[in-house]
Amino acid sequence: MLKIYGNKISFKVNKVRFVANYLGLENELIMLNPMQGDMKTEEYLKINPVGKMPAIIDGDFKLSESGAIIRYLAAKAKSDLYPEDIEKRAVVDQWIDFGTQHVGAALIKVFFNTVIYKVLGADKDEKSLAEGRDWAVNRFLPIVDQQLAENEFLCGSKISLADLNLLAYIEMVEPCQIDLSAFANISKWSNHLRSQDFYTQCHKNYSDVLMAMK
Ligand SMILES: N[C@@H](CCC(=O)N[C@@H](CS)C(=O)NCC(=O)O)C(=O)O
Repeated sequence: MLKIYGNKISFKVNKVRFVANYLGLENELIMLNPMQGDMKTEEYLKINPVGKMPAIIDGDFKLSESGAIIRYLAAKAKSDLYPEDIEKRAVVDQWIDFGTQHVGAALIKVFFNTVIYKVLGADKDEKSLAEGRDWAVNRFLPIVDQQLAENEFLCGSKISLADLNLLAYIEMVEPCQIDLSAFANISKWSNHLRSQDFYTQCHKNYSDVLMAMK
């Protein structure tokens, strides 16, 4: 069975869980608690020397980096989530990278300075919070909303890895107190995806997971 190392709060872990579930892969979440140093143990560092989550073990094969993992799982399953046609695949890669490096990176700044800093007892960085919010709300979410006004899914009429990747980051919007109703197409797309089995097999909604953590 596919082993996924991480925890339920991490959006990078959740994107891997979404993809594994979508592909119908039997998988087990091996829970890691960063507060207890679970990612710095000798045993875990043999799986991921960087000491971060997620990582997977699939048979004898170990892999880390969430983007590499989702691509590996979909390619291995020869799934349409990651088309073989080189141009279609490149467009999926484009939207995966946009989702991670722009939308995700902006939302992480807001999420850290709204939720995580309290858990870690860290200082709130108001500049980073404002910058992340500005990038998310004024630069990157409008682009996603426009794309979804013209297409049912990020890369056209078919769901792809890019949707499952982005959904994991969009889950931060609610705890970040960003009003998604201003982005009607993202809301519709997100509600549609969140009603599907791959999602409900992970959680009913992300806010419940955060509440459980508190
Ligand atoms: N580029 C990596 C980033 C992994 C990452 O930053 N994971 C976070 C959780 S979302 C983590 O392990 N943080 C704990 C730490 O850095 O000690 C990926 O996409 O997998």
